[in-house]
Amino acid sequence: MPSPGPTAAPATGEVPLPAREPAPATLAQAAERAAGDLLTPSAPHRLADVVPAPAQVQPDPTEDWVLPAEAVIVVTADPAALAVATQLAELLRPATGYPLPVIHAASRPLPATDAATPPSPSTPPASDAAAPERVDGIALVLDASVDLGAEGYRLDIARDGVRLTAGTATGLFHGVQTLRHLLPPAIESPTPVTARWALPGGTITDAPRFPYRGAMLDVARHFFTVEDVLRVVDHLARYKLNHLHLHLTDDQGWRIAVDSWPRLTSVGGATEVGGGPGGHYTKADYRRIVSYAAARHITVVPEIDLPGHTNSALVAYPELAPDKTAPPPYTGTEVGFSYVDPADERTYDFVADVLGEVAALTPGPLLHIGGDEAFKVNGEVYTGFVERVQRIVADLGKTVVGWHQLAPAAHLDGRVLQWWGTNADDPTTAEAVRRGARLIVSPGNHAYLDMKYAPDTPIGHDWAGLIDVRKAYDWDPGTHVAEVPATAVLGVEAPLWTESVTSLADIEFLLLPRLPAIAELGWSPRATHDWADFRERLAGQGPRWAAAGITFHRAPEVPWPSTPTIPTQRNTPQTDTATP
Ligand code: TNX
Repeated sequence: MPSPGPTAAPATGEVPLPAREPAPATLAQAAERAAGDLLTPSAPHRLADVVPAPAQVQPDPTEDWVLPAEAVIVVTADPAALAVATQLAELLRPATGYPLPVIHAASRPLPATDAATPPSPSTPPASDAAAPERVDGIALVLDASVDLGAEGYRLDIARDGVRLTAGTATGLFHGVQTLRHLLPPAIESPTPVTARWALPGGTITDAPRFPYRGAMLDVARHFFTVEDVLRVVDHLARYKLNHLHLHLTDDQGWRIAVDSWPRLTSVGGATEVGGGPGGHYTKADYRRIVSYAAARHITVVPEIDLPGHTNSALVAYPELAPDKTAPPPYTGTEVGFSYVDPADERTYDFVADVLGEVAALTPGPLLHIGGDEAFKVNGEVYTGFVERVQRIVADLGKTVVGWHQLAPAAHLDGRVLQWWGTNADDPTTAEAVRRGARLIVSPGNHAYLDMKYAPDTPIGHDWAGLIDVRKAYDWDPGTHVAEVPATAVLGVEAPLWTESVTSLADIEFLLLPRLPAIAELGWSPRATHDWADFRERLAGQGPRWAAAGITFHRAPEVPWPSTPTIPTQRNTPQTDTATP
């Protein structure tokens, strides 16, 4: 029986109690409701509220759908598709608390009451050709005959459920990220939330503009644990990025185990900027990163920076140094002073051994050889060195990538240059592209995530200028570098150098919200480019990061949803947990 409110006259005829302030439990419930409205709004999102913007969106509000507690996830019989379906279930279960069994299409129909006991994922399919019928749930359809490209997908949301179709498991995976964005932000909660899990009706047909969409993490200036790197991989996956470039070696530390040159890590790995203990990845660590990324359809691109940025290697092996003397370990932030001896054959043995071992650990096709800021190796000595190293990479069956300083070296089939300049006009790079090089664009003044947002934001540099969210968003990778046609642009990458970055919270603060801006430039058709629209969609990501416990910068140019109004007895100071 409901209890009477505090002012209701009791039936006994006693004098009514004066109105009191609400009990703490009532306040807590009200606060939860108010926060809940923000995180789980009762109306579904707009179908277009996705980052990066999808290629085609056809909303149909008459087809809105609410995920029921007994929903099932049905998937075509294919191990890679099944893996994506399982990832979807794992994404949705914590917040919804629903069982969301994953079942093979061929094992349909399932009585609704069986939903709580998921069949084993190894349930054999009755027929490989079987496609999921409409289910009261989510169907993932892998269909090699659909024309959506290597990464595209189609998402149909209707009153009778969701159907996600793609020609590849990668397409399904990207479609799952879109589905995730369309659910209320509370879907990111690690614990169950009572909510109406509404999805907007309609159809999204989507595929990327560029095949290469990446971010770089410098684990050399400061070392980051495997767990930190895996979390960065999660951030990439959320925004449909498909390459993680790891800057594994630099003056301040060597981070990848090389069996044939063990002192690289035991000596060269024991330092970092500022004098901390450094660290390195064992081969097992590195394999773990590679396979975690692969499961999220992300390819790891390892970088061994040569011939400069090699002080840590010279400390470990003085025979590689031009004067055959070990330099002191370096923990500062200057660049351009160190190099391996290009005149000594032993250097090429070293390069072949290191690249050989790294290539053997790396299933992806790309091997990055750095090449930047080798200020003391000039002219023909530099190009001669690069040309030999390019051939070593090709002989390992890999495609060479290097910073755009590689441009004057001879062309080699397939080679990729990474543009990091700030003036976008470099005849040498344009000429290398005319000779056949493809370009990854990472303009220092737009895509460098180690640049500060504003003069007063903590962490970062400003040598390439300040990069607020709009500056990160308002440029076009397809036309950015003079005389380089969009057809030669492989894609875009946002590098995060870590001279000033010492923790995962620092990484996230610099990544978010600029990484989604770069991701959108790489994924979305240029016709969707619109700052006013982007900042609104980006704002919708804030409550998701908050719900997931992810640090981000509350950039003032983004209209983040206001903190819910919670009826409190006293004014509680607002703490901004989003900035470190
Ligand atoms: C330039 S960009 C570098 C890095 C620094 C970075 C700092 C590039 C290829 N080289 O060595 O860490 O600036 O922003």
